[in-house]
Amino acid sequence: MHTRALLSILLFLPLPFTTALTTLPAFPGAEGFGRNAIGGRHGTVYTVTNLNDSGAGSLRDAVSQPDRIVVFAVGGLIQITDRIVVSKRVSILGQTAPADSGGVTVYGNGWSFSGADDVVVRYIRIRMGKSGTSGKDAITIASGSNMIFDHLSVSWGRDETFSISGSSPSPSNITIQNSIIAQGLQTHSCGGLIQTALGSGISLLRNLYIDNKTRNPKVKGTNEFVNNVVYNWGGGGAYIAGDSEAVSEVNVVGNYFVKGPDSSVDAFTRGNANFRGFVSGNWVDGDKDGSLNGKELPVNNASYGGMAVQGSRFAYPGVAREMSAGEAVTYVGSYAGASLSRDQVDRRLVEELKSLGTMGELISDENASPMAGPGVIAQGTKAVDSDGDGIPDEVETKMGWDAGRNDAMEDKDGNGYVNVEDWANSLVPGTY
Ligand SMILES: *[C@@H]1O[C@H](CO)[C@@H](O)[C@H](O)[C@H]1NC(C)=O
Ligand SMILES: *[C@@H]1O[C@H](CO)[C@@H](O)[C@H](O)[C@H]1NC(C)=O
Ligand SMILES: *[C@@H]1O[C@H](CO)[C@@H](O)[C@H](O)[C@H]1NC(C)=O
Ligand SMILES: CC(=O)N[C@H]1CO[C@H](CO)[C@@H](O)[C@@H]1O
Repeated sequence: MHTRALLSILLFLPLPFTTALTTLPAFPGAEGFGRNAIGGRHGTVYTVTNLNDSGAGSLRDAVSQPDRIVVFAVGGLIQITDRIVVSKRVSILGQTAPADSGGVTVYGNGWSFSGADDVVVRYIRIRMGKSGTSGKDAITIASGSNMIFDHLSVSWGRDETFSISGSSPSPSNITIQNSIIAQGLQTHSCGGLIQTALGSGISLLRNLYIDNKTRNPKVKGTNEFVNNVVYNWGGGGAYIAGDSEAVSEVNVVGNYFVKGPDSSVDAFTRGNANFRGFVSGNWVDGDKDGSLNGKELPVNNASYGGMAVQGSRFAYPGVAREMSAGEAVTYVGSYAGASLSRDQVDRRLVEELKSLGTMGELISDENASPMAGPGVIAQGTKAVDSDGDGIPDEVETKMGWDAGRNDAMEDKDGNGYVNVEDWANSLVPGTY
């Protein structure tokens, strides 16, 4: 159809229909406030071809310019010295690393997505570590909107591990889903601040917060916390309810809090009358006895750390299939993080979760036992890509695309995703 004809039809359509046309999920299974991020869909493909910290073909170079879909011709450990700063409208699709690789781990410092509007990041491990910049997070988002982080494994922050916090203006429309947020390094050891202004929505869905002393997470603003598992929080607390004079409005639904060796304090702390929470189906297993045998928290202000419990749910995006807290433990144990291939770190973390109370520790040095650093990640075999468009020839032939011409950014099947996105989406589950 000609663009002008299409436009004239659109002009006469009722509003909800035109909205539907412009709100393609970032990928099948994208949920929450950040679900409509477009990433680099209107830009070009950049293929990461080496594990160098910088220069042509490196990940740092890939994310340094806006409007890119970043795919990986190699997997492995990318050791970085300086922090990585991501530009606007970038998609980082870690699942495109060769199938016989161990996926992609970035180790040595943290990342900033501040101001990086419209990013999509999937299936990658971001491990900061003690040589990273003092006082910085593994992931920082101080501003920006429309971002989605899916199946990330994030660990070893020196300040926070995954932090979304800022006020001028506040970060908004952001989702972290199906991810592991682990082991903020001592002495700070924080899962993360998730602090926005009221009206700037953040969704935290089906994540595992594990082995952080405190802030698992600490929440302010507009937030939904659904089907997460928090394991082995330390003395600072698990879900910290704002502790703020400003108003927060949150849904906290279907989460499981499982105490581990470092857990002493209650799952919810530091709420007050300004922190309005709709709460439902949250369970706590506090006996550290190796089996999942907790109890559902009674719905009252006191059980929820003094927050003001609300009678009705806030109208936030939510999830397509809400699980019980018990189902969330099973799901997160099997699929959270860069689960296409779990590295030694994630295997250890999930083993701790599955010990249901007996294993787990807060750490100050990722190279010491038991973590023993990020390990060795297989690079895999580079696929043949004759036209250099980022999509292997074998895939192009199978999908009916042209292996002799750069057609990665075309949308051959007209489903709204460009070819390179269709390929990336086909490599991982689109539902859960
Ligand atoms: C990547 O780093 C290696 C080792 O330092 C170097 O030999 C190579 O030229 C670099 N590649 C590029 C594209 O800069
Ligand atoms: C956030 O998303 C809502 C709903 O789609 C939209 O109205 C609002 O403009 C978005 N905010 C920003 C800063 O993009
Ligand atoms: C919960 O807190 C809210 C706001 O402070 C208050 O209106 C309500 O009465 C409290 N409910 C209970 C059961 O204490
Ligand atoms: C504040 C707090 O809870 N600190 C503790 C965190 O966990 C480590 C290791 O278990 C303890 O040494 C800290 O005292």
